[in-house]
Amino acid sequence: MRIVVLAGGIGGARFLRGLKSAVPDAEITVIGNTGDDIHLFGLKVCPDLDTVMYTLGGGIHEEQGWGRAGETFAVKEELAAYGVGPEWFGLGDRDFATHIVRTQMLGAGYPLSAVTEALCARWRPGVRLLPMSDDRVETHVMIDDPEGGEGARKAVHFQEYWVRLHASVTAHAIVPVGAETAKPAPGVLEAVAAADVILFPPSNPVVSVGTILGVPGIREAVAASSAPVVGLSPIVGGAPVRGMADKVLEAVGVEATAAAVARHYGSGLIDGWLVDSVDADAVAEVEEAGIRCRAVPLMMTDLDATAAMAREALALAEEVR
Ligand code: GDP
Ligand code: FO1
Ligand code: CA
Repeated sequence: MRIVVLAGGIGGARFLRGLKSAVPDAEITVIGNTGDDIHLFGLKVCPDLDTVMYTLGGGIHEEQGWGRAGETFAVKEELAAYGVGPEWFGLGDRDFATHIVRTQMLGAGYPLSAVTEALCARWRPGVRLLPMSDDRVETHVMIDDPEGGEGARKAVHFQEYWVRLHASVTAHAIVPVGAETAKPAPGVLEAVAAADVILFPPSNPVVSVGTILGVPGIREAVAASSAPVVGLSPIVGGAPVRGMADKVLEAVGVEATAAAVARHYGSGLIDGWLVDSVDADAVAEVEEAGIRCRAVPLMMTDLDATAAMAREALALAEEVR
């Protein structure tokens, strides 16, 4: 079975671990979000690709969900001693090596997709990990600019909004800079076209899955696919399980409920949607929107629970096929 998954960072990575365990023989292609990517200290950092790679490859800091296990911060401390920031983004020593190798290869002319494949040769994530695009796409967030006078706004990088500001200020708009002219990375459209099933894991619908779908051609390919498309809600009981997805949903005018996220994707894109058991009330509303819906446990508390979610998603895919 060929499965394509459109994944962000932590939610996507943890789901993929369950999916691999549920269907060990499946050929899984992951289309990873690169809108979170940021250039720091002259290095290219790809948080979502790395979170998937480290999680599936056994190098992740389990409790934190991002970054490396057993990390140290000597380089960060030395940079701080020089007064070189940003101090709000915690790059560890082990993680730095990944960004150095990536940046070196990009500088030598390799596209991000080839670089990602090279990094994965070490981590062996057991999936084919493709960036959504080899072209630079950077999510920016429009926020108020207190220094700019009445009604002034400014754009900040997504990581500044998310990590430094903890999404505590109003996001007026989410802007995927560069998306209009970005092309899907080699293999992305081919994988979607050849897929037997397409899954949206419980990833951020706006700044993870939404950004991937915003690369011209990807949304169209998913919508045109004859394979069933099934998503799992990252919103449980009217709130994100983790993080601040409610803030970016508000920015695009979508309520933070499992049903509203399903309607946001729409029946033109997804055929099936899983909501958590606590949201069983949402099933009727989602089905009225023309999307087959089931309520099942959706908390990725351990590998077994996550594998069960993956099996439910594949069962729903069979139902709507
Ligand atoms: P990020 O890039 O690290 O923010 O990760 P993703 O975009 O892949 O996923 C983030 C989303 O995963 C958040 O909106 C969370 O609500 C969701 N999430 C995290 N853990 C769980 C879980 O156990 N169950 C469900 N249903 N969603 C989860
Ligand atoms: N998230 C944080 O909340 N604080 C950090 O200092 C931080 C550093 C970091 C470094 C490398 C990396 O791959 C991820 C990192 N993250 C950090 C997580 C990540 O930037 C965000 O959670 C996601 O991009 C949001 O989707
Ligand atoms: Ca992310």
